[in-house]
Amino acid sequence: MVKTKTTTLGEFIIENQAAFKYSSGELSKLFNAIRLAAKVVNHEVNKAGLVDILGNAGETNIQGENQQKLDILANNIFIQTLRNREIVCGIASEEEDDFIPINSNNGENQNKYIVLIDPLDGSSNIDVNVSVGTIFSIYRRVTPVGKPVTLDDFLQAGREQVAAGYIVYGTSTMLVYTTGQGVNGFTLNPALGVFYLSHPNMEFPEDGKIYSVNEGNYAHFSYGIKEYIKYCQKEEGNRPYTSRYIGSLVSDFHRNMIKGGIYLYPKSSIASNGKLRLLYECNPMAFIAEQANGKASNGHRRILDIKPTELHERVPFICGSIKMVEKAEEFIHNS
Ligand code: AHM
Ligand code: MG
Repeated sequence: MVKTKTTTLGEFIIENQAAFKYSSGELSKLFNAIRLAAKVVNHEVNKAGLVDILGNAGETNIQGENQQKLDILANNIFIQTLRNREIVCGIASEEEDDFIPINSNNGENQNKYIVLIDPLDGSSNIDVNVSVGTIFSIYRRVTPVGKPVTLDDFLQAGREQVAAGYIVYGTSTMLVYTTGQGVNGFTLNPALGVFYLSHPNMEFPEDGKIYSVNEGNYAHFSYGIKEYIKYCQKEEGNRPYTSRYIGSLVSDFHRNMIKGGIYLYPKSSIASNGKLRLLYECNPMAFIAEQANGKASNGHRRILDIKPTELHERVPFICGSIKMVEKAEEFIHNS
């Protein structure tokens, strides 16, 4: 048997540091902090069924939704890890009303990067032992280094991202990320607490057969989306497609990237911009999708070209294998 070289995430970060165009080691340190926080959150998620940690914490986030205890825990773990290591100048989180400026102990923060994070996405799945995820997105600040960050640093178009990734807490825990040079996936060996490169150069198949959408909202969808769903269901040629919807974006995206598929959270008569947040969910997943030869759109234009106007804005999201996304867009345009 041929023994292949094993690469840990730590080794991969160091080996690829030089290839990153702004290489200074700062981004590597930031990844190392995310890697550490991911392991801590993974530990908490895994023991969720064992301790009295389930259920709502009794608070609501800015979108008026119930937060689960693990959401808060994951939020605190990521923020504290990034804050303690003094490697970013600001953080915005889906669970926080406003962005958080990070000041270093000596008062002057010389860091260039900001992080946006959805600490625990798909949290309605926690109580039923179904996969959840963390999504993160990294930008260079646009305001001068050494000054406090402002909203402008966070409201950058997605195409300005320098890195993005997700962690899926599934049957295995995986960390998948891009720095704009393709997408690589690392699987956690829980016994050793080490992520190993398991999925190098991940790519969406050009076409697929899986469509992921909450069909419970069908009656409220636009004519174009209804027609596209009917198209997926019709028995012609290669179809019907198969429907798979976990209700956890990270997991649905991850499966579709490996097998070929499309994820849709379109606008509807009850949610005029859909549900997903541009900054914490759609932009990072769109960056990963494009880096993996996939496509992400709001039905009319590229997600990464949308200029955000507020931290928690929502946007319709259609993402996955390029041919499937283009077909869905065709139905929307023709409706
Ligand atoms: P969350 O950030 O509150 O967990 O919401 C995002 C999640 C996505 O992971 C998932 O795809 C979607 O919401 C499911 O929503 P719905 O239950 O309306 O289908
Ligand atoms: Mg979310």
